[in-house]
Amino acid sequence: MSTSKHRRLNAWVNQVAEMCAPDAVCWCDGTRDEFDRLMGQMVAGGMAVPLAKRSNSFLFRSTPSDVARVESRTYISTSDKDDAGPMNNWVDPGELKATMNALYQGCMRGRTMYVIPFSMGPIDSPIAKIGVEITDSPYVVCNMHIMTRVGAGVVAKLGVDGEFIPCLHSLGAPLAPGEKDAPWPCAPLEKKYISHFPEENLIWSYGSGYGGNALLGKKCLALRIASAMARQEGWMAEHMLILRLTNPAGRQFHIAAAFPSACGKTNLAMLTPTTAGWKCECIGDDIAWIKTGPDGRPHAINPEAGFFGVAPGTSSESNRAALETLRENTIFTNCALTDDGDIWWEGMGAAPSHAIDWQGRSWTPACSEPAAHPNARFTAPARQCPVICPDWEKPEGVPIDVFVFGGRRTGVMPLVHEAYSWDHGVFLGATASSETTAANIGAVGNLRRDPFAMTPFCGYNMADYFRHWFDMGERFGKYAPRIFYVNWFRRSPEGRWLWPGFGENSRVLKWICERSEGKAGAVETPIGLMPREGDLDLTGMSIAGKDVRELLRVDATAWKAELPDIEKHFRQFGERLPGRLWKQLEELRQRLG
Ligand code: SAT
Ligand code: MN
Repeated sequence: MSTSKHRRLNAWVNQVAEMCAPDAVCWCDGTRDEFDRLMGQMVAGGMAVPLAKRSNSFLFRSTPSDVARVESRTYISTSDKDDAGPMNNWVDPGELKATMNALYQGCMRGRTMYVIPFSMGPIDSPIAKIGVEITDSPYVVCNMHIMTRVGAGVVAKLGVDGEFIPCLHSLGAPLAPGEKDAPWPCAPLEKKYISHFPEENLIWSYGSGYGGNALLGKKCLALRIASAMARQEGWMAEHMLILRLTNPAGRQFHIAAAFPSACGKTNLAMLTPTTAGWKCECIGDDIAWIKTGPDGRPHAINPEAGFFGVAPGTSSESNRAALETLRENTIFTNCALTDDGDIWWEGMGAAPSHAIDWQGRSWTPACSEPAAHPNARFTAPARQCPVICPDWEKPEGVPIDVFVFGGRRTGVMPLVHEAYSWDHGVFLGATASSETTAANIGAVGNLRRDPFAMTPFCGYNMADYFRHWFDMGERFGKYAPRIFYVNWFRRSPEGRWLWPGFGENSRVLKWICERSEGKAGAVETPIGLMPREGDLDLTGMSIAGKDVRELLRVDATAWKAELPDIEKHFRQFGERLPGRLWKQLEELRQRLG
């Protein structure tokens, strides 16, 4: 029965139920009872494994074809193709809807259809937005409980005519009468569609049950649709972590940092500083919604309520706070199961002598394949994080002092550099590059331009997004955050990591914060402002001087060799690319000599 008195919502739910033909419709209330009931059903059905070692925690194993986002099947569907731009897949809305309507016919047969009213952002925040996801996956419901705010408060805020973003999701795996369900139902790749209609703030997803393809509040709403809304409404939806650093004198700095998926955002957001007297607190690990506050400064909220983090590599050395967050009430997907009823993954610590791998097969350390999938994930409530910032749910958000961009680059890109100006900073974001990771289905390790870490997440033409950044710079005026670019992933010619990363990244952040207060020194280089050797606090760190010099080296020849690729990247946008970016490229060319 509907608990909502919202006519448009009820009408949409009825219409979807008619089309998808589920056996039952269930309105979700976000309660612990609901979570327990759905998990109980999934355990009984063999889809979830309760973990003896972690209270209220469960392991799921997906099917090997459904292990990550599918950028190749993700669409921005606008009436004019140019409004989606050259970095998005596009199909005409009429055509895409016809295709998907045919797929949706009867697609929930034999299943329950769940209606999930959720808020992205604290319900009382002026920056928050409401979505309603319809799904036939109880796994999605339980994940949405953790990742968003679900329930009565949202329904109350919606009232009888409140705005909401409809998000329709189906696994695309109807059941015939009496047919036994698969452990991880989904549709084959060529039937998967992750579709966005930004002109009507609508999301239609079909055929995948994994992560960003299925938890529609995250990438689909909070980034693709929200980025398009933000441009219209004069704010920003960014693929950024948010953290607070407090220096020994008690001064707070808020940093928003954009890195592609699986490049260490969660680890940076929860960092344990090695710089004496500095403290780090996490506000968010993936998405920032940024609006000008009444004081004129940019304020950011984390629209999410949980972390959907990459599991492999997470250890008490790399991210102790994350491990503590996962102690209970956590959903694990595609991790290995140990014989004593716990989870394990590569890079967690000593390998168990025996385990069940992510595909349900017996595994020992002698096996050639990893026990956990490289894109195995945990879904955990943010409030469980021991370094969560006490202000993380403040409705007005936190004031941002600094933007940081980055990616994975084994060469060329130094440890850190600072933009000369807002325009130069937008240029750094627009030309950001990174090697691809397992967070998307496709080749891993390929270098690509990933502007602002938004390549897979920008809901409109990226050239217009660049222009929006210039506009926001003007809107922020004297409060425009300083802009930096970092690279933790540079290697020596022999292939050794030059920088230890993790907690030691606080040394770079310290320099960044001190630059923002006009304290730390820097030297002008062709690519931007950089610390001289003495400007970085390396006290107590064992790193060879030659490695530091290599990390901070600007190789003009290698940089000149990048220019044609940047030019090619810019050219794909044609006339739509802001001239201010061409000007920046020209100035870089001249500084490189
Ligand atoms: O699967 S998600 O898109 O949510 C994770 C990621 O790629 O960041
Ligand atoms: Mn992400």
